[in-house]
Amino acid sequence: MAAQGKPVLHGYFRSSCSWRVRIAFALKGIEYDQVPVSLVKDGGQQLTDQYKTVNPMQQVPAVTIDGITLSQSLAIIQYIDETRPGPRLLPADPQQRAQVRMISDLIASGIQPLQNLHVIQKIGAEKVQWAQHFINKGFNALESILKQTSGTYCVGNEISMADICLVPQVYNAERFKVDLDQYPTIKRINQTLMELEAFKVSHPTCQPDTPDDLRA
Ligand SMILES: N[C@@H](CCC(=O)N[C@@H](CS)C(=O)NCC(=O)O)C(=O)O
Repeated sequence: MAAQGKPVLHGYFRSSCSWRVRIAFALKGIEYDQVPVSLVKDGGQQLTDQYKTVNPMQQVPAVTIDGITLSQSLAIIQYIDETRPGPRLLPADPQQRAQVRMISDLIASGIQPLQNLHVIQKIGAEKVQWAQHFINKGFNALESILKQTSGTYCVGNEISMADICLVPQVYNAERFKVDLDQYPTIKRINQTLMELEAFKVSHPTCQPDTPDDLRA
């Protein structure tokens, strides 16, 4: 299939799910345009009728690519992987591929949704303890899984979608002041990944919509 112009990412600098997609684009060396959707301005621009036509779930990210619009970061990442050259984001080996999906799902279904903005807003005053509880529960499981699956990265020695999910989730954990010293494998892999250009250029502190006071 012929690619049709640059993909457009509807995202938010601080959204961990948007960051996943930015990392995937960077790893693949794909140029893209960004349309910022502020989750806080105007009561949340993701909640407008206009954005609802882009993503009916009223969440970021959404990506317009090859004439279609996709939401759900893991679906977007897998589409990019299946249609673009560059390093594989899912391994060829079926067992390793299943491990990558297991870790990605653990984070994307088992941790991130429980500390997402609209959930946290419903929790109110207890929101930090709530988020810490579910991140710690997920990280306990993840730490023990990574002890089995990891080499340099989450699964063996090649970067994969699991690493793409890990780094933004660690960033969220740090925002909620989770003690990462409890998770030496998670911490080690995150530090290794954060040395890499694709993870640096996609970081929330250097996006087009990053406010000046949060820029690095
Ligand atoms: N499963 C979705 C989750 C998307 C999601 O939760 N996005 C968050 C930001 S990371 C969001 O838009 N939150 C808006 C809200 O909670 O109102 C994905 O992986 O893309």
